[in-house]
Amino acid sequence: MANDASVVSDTLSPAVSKGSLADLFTPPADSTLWRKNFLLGAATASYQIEGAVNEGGRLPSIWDTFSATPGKVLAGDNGAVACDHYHRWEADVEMLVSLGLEGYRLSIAWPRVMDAAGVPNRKGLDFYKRLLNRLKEKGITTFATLYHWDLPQHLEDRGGWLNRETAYRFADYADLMSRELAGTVDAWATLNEPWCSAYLGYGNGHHAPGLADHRFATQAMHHLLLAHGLAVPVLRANDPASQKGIVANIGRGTPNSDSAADQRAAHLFEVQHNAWILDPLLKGSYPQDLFELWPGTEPLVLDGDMQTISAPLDFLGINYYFRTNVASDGAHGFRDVPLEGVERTQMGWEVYPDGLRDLLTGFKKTYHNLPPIYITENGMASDDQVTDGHVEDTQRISFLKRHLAAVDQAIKAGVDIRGYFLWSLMDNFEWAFGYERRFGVVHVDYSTQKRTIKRSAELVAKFLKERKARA
Ligand code: IFM
Repeated sequence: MANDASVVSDTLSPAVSKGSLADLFTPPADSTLWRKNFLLGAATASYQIEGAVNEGGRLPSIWDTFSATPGKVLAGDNGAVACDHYHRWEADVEMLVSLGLEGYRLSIAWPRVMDAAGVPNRKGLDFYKRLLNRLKEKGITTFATLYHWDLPQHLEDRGGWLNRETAYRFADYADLMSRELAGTVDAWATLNEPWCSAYLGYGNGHHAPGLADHRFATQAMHHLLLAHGLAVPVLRANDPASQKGIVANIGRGTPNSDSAADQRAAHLFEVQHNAWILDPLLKGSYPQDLFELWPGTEPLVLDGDMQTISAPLDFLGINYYFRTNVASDGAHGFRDVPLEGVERTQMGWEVYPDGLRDLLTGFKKTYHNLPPIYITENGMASDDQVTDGHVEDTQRISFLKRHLAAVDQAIKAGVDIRGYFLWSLMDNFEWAFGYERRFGVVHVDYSTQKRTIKRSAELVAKFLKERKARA
């Protein structure tokens, strides 16, 4: 049954409601996060939670193919069932509401809504209509991402993001979705993390489709950004009341020493992770330093592409997780030098909240037309266990508190940040790491699909309740 008692509790556990744990999370009284118009929500993505990969006319995606390829995903996991959200969406929305979360960021599975000839799939469209309508009824602010990595396999078979034609097919898909869903989406994001699609998918092969050539990565990036640029005016025409933007993951690179070579290495790291995406969007050109790092990889750019890509945005989504300490590789690049004795998460990623603040304040200086920002993902993986019905995810509570403090500092330094989404609402399929890495503020038992609210989610709920109650 989809709507059984899979939500364990919509009430706060005694320790939290009595307030004894409140200071673990609650922002200080002078934090801008107490402002009611600062949106606090949670995020998910289609392939990571939906499951039902063969239902309702959904076609295969590159992640079905990739995860079926031996050795690509830890433990041979795949998204065939995931969190079974396709069937349990009503209970999942109730869970979101019970936590008092104000925003929900989801993604739409392109292979669920359109076939290879561009014919709409009514069953797939109806799934998202029902979900978004319910979220609206519940007063949740909705952010919908059109592409969170699940490219239809039939497009990959024709070259995927290496084929310029894919960008035009994406604009057709954006057209369909914004005609069908107009009025139910508050903010459209074209792409989630084009860096991951281009670099991990085509540059080092860690993600689908698993190709590994820097020339492929830069060309794929160009077509991804072109797809974004072609889609924005379509979204504006079909759904004028909504906001339009894109979501970028950003990385902090710090130099291992004061040497000029290491400083340059850290600069190149940030060019590769940040400027590669943000410069074309906000300056209309690729950073030339990228081609110092990867000589001879300039993509083929046609007349007018950069104007298309750099059309104004209503918002920029920022996803932040960790920093990387780097040194010169002795040639024209950088190499990671992992720091000893620093706090890390289950992913091995360093916990470094200052990186978020520093990048945001840096972007404000670099990009004079920086749009309003939403932190569209931030969170951490830990090896969470359910004990006596509870999950004590103490490291996550502290992680969230420190990163929200970094957001507050950036706001106070003048950056226009309007909201923050926890990654993720619930544990899910963590791509090449399968189900082992748990990012959720809700625990999922994959054998029963039982959801258990973690302590972190209880504390977020408590804060939101208090904030709402304030005059
Ligand atoms: O799970 C991913 C998500 O899909 C995109 N951003 C990073 C998250 C954690 O790796």
